[in-house]
Amino acid sequence: MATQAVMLERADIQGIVARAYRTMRSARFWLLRINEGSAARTWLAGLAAQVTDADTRPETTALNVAFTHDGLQALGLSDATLDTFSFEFREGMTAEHRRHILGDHDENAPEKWVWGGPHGAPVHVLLMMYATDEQELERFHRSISDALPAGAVEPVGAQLDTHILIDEEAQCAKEHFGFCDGASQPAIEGLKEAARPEHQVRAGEILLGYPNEYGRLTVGPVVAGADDPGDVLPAVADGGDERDLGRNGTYLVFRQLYQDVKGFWAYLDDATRHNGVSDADARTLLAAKMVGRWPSGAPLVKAPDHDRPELGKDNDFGYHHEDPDGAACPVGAHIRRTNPRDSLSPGPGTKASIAVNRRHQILRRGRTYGAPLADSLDPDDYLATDGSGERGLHFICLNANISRQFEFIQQTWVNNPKFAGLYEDTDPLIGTRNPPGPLTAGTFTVPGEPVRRRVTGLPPFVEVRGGAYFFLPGMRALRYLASTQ
Ligand code: N7H
Repeated sequence: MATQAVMLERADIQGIVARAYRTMRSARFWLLRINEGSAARTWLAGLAAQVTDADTRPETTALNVAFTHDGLQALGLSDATLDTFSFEFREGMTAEHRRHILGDHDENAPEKWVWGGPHGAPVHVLLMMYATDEQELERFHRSISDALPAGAVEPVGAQLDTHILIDEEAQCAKEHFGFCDGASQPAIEGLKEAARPEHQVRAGEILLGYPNEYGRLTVGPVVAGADDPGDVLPAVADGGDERDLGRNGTYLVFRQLYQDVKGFWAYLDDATRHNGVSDADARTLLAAKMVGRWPSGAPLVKAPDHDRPELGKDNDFGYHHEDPDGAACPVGAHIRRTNPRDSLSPGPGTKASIAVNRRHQILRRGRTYGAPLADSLDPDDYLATDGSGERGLHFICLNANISRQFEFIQQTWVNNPKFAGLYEDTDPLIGTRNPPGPLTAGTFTVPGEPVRRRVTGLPPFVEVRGGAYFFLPGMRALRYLASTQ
């Protein structure tokens, strides 16, 4: 397990790294465009004072802020500085090569996105606003909106509202298919200690400027010493003349993912009918097999046959020793693909396997959006509706290396039909059904004795509506971005 040797500079880290602001039930994401750099910097200097850091436990509202590459350019960063950001961040989510990695084609093509696509208005700034309730959020948003310099910084499209789905009985926030979300997160060295080595990551996996799982410093963007005359930024760790713009910051991936809730449950209902009659228990079991957890959050590895709500928050399990063949939790299930824990080569079940897995972790900070298809979150009620309406997940994750973490998960695990010995199965919930090249997808395999079961013809249940790669700066870097360069 990683040691707790690293001291994090919490006051220099934005709060969203340390907490999901779960007590703030209302949240809104606001995309902005910068038309005039100098006025934008003055505005940002005022805003920076309101941004919540990781040392502060906010009471009623919280604010965090991130920038696209175009946004940093519009703020006036020099080309020399911009070139020091990671390649994937500079290219952006919709570059030809990156769409291929992410599987963003056909119905997910960026040309069809509501925001962030090549034909839409450029996105420069992401404001993430949180509050204890809707009234407080409105008031907070209005105060931020009133301070925008008219014409110099303006909103891009509509604000991205969220709608939290609290299940009081399960005591969790659910996503729209009806499952508790948020049970499993990596614990960052210096912030939290995990109960199992699978979940502990070096700080440099999530924060720039700290040692990572390779034992090396995660290098971030820098500025020339001469470009920081006010000494706002810390010196780079290697003792050179440059200043560290990345330290205590990270990269933030945002994907607006629409969920076809009725399509999901209608598919499951059809696949589990007995003599033409719906079987609610079999339907929920198949859904749970696809997720890897029951609606309460209970992991299938520990509750293979029926939901056990008392295990809803349980994250204390691996796969190799407990369930090597996927008899309980199918190897292609969403949580087993997106975090295979101890089942990777080399040496499944060993420290070496876990060490590989720790290089592909993300910290998830998304929020659901749109009203639920039925308030009860009951599949029978979902199926009785016409399924219309816009709802899904504003998927947000933090990682220090977009290509090794988020993109790797998406390409090598989620959208790979040959994942872990399967051959035409992508992630049953979020995977593409039309992988590029000769491979096919659309099957979900449920291992079993004496025969496994394969359900086929899975339609897509999730569609990308927008997205972008952002840089989430540390607090000093934020003040630097606001200073006159
Ligand atoms: Fe996933 N879902 O409803 O089933 N996810 N996810 N996800 N996801 C998880 O463990 C969901 C998406 C991960 O450590 C749970 O917190 C939905 C993307 C990872 O065991 C549930 C969408 C990516 C984990 C869902 C969606 C990931 C995880 C179980 C989109 C990355 C932790 C609750 C609409 C590319 C796995 C929990 C672990 C868990 C759902 C998207 C990744 C219920 C609906 C795009 C790493």
